[in-house]
Amino acid sequence: MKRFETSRQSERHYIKCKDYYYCCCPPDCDFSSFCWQVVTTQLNVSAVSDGEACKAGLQPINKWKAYGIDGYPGFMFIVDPFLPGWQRYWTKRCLKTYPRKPNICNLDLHMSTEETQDLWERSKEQLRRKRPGKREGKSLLEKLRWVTLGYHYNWDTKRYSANHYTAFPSELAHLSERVAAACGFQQFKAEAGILNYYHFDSSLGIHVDESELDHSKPLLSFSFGQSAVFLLGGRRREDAPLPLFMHSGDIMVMSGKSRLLYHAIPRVLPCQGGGTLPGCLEQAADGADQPEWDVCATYLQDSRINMTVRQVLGPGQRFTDESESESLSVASQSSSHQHSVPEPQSGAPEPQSGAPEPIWRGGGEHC
Ligand SMILES: O=C(O)CCC(=O)C(=O)O
Repeated sequence: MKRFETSRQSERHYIKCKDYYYCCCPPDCDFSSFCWQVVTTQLNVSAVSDGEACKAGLQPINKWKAYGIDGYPGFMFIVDPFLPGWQRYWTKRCLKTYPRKPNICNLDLHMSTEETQDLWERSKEQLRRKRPGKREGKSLLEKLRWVTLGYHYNWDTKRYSANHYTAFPSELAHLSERVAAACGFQQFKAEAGILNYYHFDSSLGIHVDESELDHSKPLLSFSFGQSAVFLLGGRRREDAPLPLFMHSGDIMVMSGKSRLLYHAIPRVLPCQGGGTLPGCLEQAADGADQPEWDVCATYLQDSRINMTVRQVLGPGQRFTDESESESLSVASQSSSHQHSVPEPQSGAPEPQSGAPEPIWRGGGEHC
């Protein structure tokens, strides 16, 4: 059994994952009182006015609680900076809007475009009828594992290409560009997104996000719903990771020397506070559609949604493969960025079998 120690004995808390234990702060621990060398991070308060922040659904930047970790320059962790109601807004986008065509999702691997055209419409009644504790067939939305936006990541070639692009959602670009500006990246352009959909039995294997052509731009990650353990590793696969909790509304930024660090999600865990949903999701925005939120709330009771946003090209940069004719077909895509589920469903990859592999030594897969 491998253990990773923290510096203060009294704050030890171990997370078991696939027969391995990772040391973490307790799930209800405030990141600011964390046992590692956490430092407050200076944000660029003047880069985003209060009005602009508000339009993006964010609190004024001077109210954000932003932290870094000693030894991880460029890594930033922002504790839920969303205004009331906005986490619900993004959850609904991720469940209702973004899985729609022309965006691409894991279910496209085995289903027709007509069947995957509108997963929300095909799932909402089933989710509405879902009762806790009752074993029922999964709705299509519950089989969703990933959606790609903008420059669609090709899981086979691990590349982006000019021919594999659809318009990046403007509201998500707006949010991402404001967050990046507050973190000191005023020129950031949101060009590609990978949305990850997790349940309590999903994980994401160790990997580095290096397919983007410009690594001087940050990678942004937004979390909604249930909590997760995030393992932040080093430049080498074998470097011992630092485990962090990510809760609903938290934003993580990997930039500078931390942009190309290995990382993984070994566990999704129930949110803090004992309720089925985190308290920050209780508040509705004015005019919000309650029946639609009820569908999202049922989904989130055992799920976590993560949006990662990336800039792919640097200023003046072009793809070198523009002559290659990659079409939007995903028929041959097999994901190396996959979640495992106990019963393989349409579009979901086969779970790993045999003896449990320590995730930190795993094959770089969503599993
Ligand atoms: O779910 C997360 O928090 C991490 C997602 C991630 O690492 C990725 O999409 O590359």
